[in-house]
Amino acid sequence: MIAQPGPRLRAGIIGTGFMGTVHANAIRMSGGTIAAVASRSPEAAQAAATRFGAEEASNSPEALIARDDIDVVHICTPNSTHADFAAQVIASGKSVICEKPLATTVEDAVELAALSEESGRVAAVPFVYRFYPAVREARARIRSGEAGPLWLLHGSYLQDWLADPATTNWRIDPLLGGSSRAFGDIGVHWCDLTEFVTGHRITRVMAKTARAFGERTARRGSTRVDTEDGAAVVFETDRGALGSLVVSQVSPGRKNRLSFSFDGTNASFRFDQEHPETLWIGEVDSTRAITVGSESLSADEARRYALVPSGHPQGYQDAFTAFVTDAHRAIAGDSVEGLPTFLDGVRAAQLTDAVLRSAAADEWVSVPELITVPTARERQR
Ligand code: SOE
Repeated sequence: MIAQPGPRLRAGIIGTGFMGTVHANAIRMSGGTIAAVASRSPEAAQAAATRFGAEEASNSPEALIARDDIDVVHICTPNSTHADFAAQVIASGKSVICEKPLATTVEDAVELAALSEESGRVAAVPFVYRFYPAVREARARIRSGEAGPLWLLHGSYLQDWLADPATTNWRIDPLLGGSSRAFGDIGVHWCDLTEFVTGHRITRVMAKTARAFGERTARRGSTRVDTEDGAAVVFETDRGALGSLVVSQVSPGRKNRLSFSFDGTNASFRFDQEHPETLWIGEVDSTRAITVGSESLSADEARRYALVPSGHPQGYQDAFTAFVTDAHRAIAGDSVEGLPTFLDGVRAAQLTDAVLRSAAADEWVSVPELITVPTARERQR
């Protein structure tokens, strides 16, 4: 099934790095127009506008947000700036797509979710691993009961881009990246995907964090950095399952290896983001690897994201383009199932906070099952 292009929205991008580039590719491939690009550096904005095929560069993020010819702003800046920019975009009456983490504190994330709910605009967060066809196939099969009751949810998310202690990046600086680095950056992807695919909700965690190196040099100079290179998390869910997650950004040879195995009493479902063209289904008397393609999937929701037949692997940028297309469809008024919103951004902040508190206290920490967002009246008290 060839996906239909999205609505022809006009988008603005704040941020010119790796994620800004991925968002720009996705906006163009979904049929949108990049009206403007902004950065704290006008020079960087101008260079990115050329690279991204944008109509122009804005003089500042604020100038971009103030424009009246933009439907949606994509925020792709360092984590510590997300809350302020997202609040400004919502106040301007536009829809917003804000990179995760939505905010570096639960309080800021809840405030943004409340503002977005009140605005009536679309406010999305790119938990893009939901958008692989193999993931949607697993979700549909698990929800149909094919796995039987899920009792064990386990996996890992391993990278090696911080395997050199001299690597500097704003993510290393807790003032720019937040108080959690590895879990807050990629552990939240794994948790979002697990809850999205299985329907389970994590109710409590027991976590430890760790660093591969005693010292790192943050971009601002030789500051001792004590955010984690990795974490090990044991968790329980609202439906009685046990789970375990290992997160690392210092695992040499693992580039972006998000993997899960969701084990039921009838079948297990395994996915590896570095080989997304295969969904592995294990049963006692047979195991099979489904090659993901438009003709091989059983679930409508999976076929919707399969652009080409089996043997033509889709990848990360395709998943990102599917996310942006769905978000832009929602902005255009379509009903879209499975779009990660600011409420999912709050969930990620809650899980990150629980993991850090558990690691510090060396004890189990509960996670709210439901996300409550105060009304405007409650917030005015
Ligand atoms: C860096 O760890 C990073 O770019 C994350 O920030 C993204 O969310 C993840 O999808 C890929 O790795």
